Amino acid sequence: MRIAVTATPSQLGFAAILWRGDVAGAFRAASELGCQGVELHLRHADDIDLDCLKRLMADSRLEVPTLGTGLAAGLDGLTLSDLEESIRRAAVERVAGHVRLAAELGSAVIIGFLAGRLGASDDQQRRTRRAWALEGLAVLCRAAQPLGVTVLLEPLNRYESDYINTLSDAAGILREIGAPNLKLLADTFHMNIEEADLAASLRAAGSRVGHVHLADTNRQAPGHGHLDIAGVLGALDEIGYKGYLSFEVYPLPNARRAVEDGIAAIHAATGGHAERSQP
Ligand code: LER
Ligand code: MN
Repeated sequence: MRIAVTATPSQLGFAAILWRGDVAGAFRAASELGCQGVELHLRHADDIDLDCLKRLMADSRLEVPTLGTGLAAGLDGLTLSDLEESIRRAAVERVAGHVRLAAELGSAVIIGFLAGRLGASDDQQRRTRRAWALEGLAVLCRAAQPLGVTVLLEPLNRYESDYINTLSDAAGILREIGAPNLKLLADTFHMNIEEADLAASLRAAGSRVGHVHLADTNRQAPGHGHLDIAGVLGALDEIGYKGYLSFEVYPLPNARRAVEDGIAAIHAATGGHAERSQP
């Protein structure tokens, strides 16, 4: 399995991102700790200098497998389901920037929080807002396709999304949109809240799983909660998943220790044979 740490250039307070405001530090630590990638969460694609980032990647021989877009929703209120057309359009334009950057870096682009909410309004309005979100997603997939960029749709727990909570919800949207470059992101923190059986859900999602956020039940590093890590990794092995396990977790007790503990927990769960699944 390949491991990615998470980082953002944004100076945030407490968030489930390991390195905040110190992307270079994330690359240094990830390399020293034997990881293979750094997942970057960007409010705006211009928040990072491309030449500088490419140098960090080359010097550390690390990949940037994924670009997160949730900060554009969390900090700027941009979502694909907003009632205001101008905001929906701004959300698509913002993420189109992430898609162009992803093409330069060989990354996939995550749509989670940015898919927005439908609100507690009447059913007709919920249907309309869902259709708007799916249209925005489809536009982004079409823009990403010729650039060779994969878009990852991430189900979130009920406190963060009111319409895409399970892998099955998201798989339904994949079918509706029918874009070959749209895949699923399975986040074990959200899955622990929403899925009846994590391993069964992963098996059902099968080859549609394009990326994994591996967090324990309390959103700390794997091993800090009560997630059945062996069960999750076993199911990923069964479906032939060869992608990244990205530590989208709180930096507790600190970022380095979280990564060390997470890797140790993976090794313990796989009997030290995690290398087995390397592509
Ligand atoms: C993003 O990957 C995620 O998991 C969401 O909870 C964002 O807040
Ligand atoms: Mn996530």
